[in-house]
Amino acid sequence: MSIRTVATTPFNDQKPGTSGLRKKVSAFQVANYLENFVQSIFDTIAAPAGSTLVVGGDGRYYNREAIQVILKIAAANGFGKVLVGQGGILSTPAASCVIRKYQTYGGIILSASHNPGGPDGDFGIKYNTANGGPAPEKITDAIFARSKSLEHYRMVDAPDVALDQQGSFSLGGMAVEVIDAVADYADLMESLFDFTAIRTLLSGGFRLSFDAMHAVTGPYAKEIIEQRLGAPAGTVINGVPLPDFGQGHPDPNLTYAHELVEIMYGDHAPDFGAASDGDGDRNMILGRHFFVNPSDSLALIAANAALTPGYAKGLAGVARSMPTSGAADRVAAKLGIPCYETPTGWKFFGNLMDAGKVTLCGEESFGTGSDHVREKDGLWAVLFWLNILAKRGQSVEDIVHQHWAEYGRNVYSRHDYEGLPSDAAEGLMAHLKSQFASLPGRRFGNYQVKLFDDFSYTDPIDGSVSTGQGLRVIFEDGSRIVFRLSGTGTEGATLRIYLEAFESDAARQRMDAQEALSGLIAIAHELSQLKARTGREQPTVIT
Ligand code: VG1
Ligand code: CO
Repeated sequence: MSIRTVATTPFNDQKPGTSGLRKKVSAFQVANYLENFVQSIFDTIAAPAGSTLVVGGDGRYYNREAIQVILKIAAANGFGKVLVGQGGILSTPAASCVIRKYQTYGGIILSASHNPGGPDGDFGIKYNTANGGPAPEKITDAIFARSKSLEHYRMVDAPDVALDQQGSFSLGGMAVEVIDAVADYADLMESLFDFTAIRTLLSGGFRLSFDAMHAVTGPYAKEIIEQRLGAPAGTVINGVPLPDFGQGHPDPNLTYAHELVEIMYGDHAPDFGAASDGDGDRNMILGRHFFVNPSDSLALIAANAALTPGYAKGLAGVARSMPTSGAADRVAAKLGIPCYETPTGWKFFGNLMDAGKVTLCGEESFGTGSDHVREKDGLWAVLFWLNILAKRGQSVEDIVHQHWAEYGRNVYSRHDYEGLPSDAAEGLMAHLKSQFASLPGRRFGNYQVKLFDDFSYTDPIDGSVSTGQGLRVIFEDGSRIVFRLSGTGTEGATLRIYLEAFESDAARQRMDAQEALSGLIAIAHELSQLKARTGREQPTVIT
């Protein structure tokens, strides 16, 4: 085997964001860009010689090329074996499942998740540790530090490995095992949910539509929903993963999953609709003519967990990201279990799950999951809902309304302003921060500001501190406005404004969220000088 040590110059922009390093494909195609980052990962994690790694991605443009590079660098860095999903494909939750099941040292996931793909789209890479979860900040910070001083990377000279057939291959002395990308994950799902009850539901006239958005979950959804659960062929739409996601934006929300939305809001709509994102970790849940807010979905899943075999024994606790609504907190309080509030990003849930403190986790950004893996998991959430529906025999809408009637409704919405000039977005945040001292106590109509801060988090397990995680304006009545800049975009800045108000009055709970939140929306615009600073008044995406 011949190992080449290649001289390189460091890049100064390889700082992982909310979920790994995400850049335009063209940035990753710059000579040595990917190689440098991969070598920085391996230098940082210092895996013992002979360790096993998992590698897979969401199938987007550049996935295959990147995997060949990673395999050759892994072989030159002493790994003994790499498990690769067939065709280079592994959804993010499936990668987490495989890392855990085969107890590997870690894994590399290639994805820019919900960002568009194709030659002009985005690409991404992230490292997951042995627990199957995204590397915590202390590791991503160390990878970034290493990337800024890297002078060499190591790579074997060897032909590419054929990834389309399962089997074992040798690459410069390292074993490459091409594994079934779907089976391990599908088995895990079958162990958690009542497939018999769901099969009975589906054979009794209940209809559903699952939109894989031309992204990674197509093969998983076909195997699980159409094969194992017996839904008719065609239940999974856009089910063939394409390198450019059919030129779509694989983000399962009301704006980008419009094909599904038209089906679910059309005549003869199915009983249940769902979609997932580029890498399969997000989910959107719809009933007939009805949208389930992801924050409510987390709360509902927690409240109904006892209906599923995998969670019938009870929940240790739940966790939600700070901007996620407090709906889950109410369920946790009733169940008498703790509810943790973490910064945005799944990496903050890992320690809590490893320590056995929480079973379920969720984010308002269409992410829900549990300790079955260490990533959020789109299909898992869909199956959880199907299990609940099979057991309760009610419509999605009735289940949500009944939940609000019991717990009250945390009326919630997120407004995204995408593609803002970075300096305008930073100026807006700085303007908000200049009001830290003056805002508390101020009154806006019915709302009086109780607290205004920049959220920081101390991990209860390892004591690590994460600062600057979002500006929170909390009012005396518990309503909130949160301002954050996205950490996953690749162009300009995205401002997210999160709005939440509690409604205990059953007569008012069914109000349209935008209407119910209009007062808070106006305050958010005023406090941030949104129009003057960005020229925008209407969000790009409302969820
Ligand atoms: C967004 C979401 C966050 C999520 C992250 C990764 O981050 O808000 O909740 O964890 O994406 O999801 P940001 O920094 O853009 O707000 V995924 O499906 O892109 O891996
Ligand atoms: Co994703």
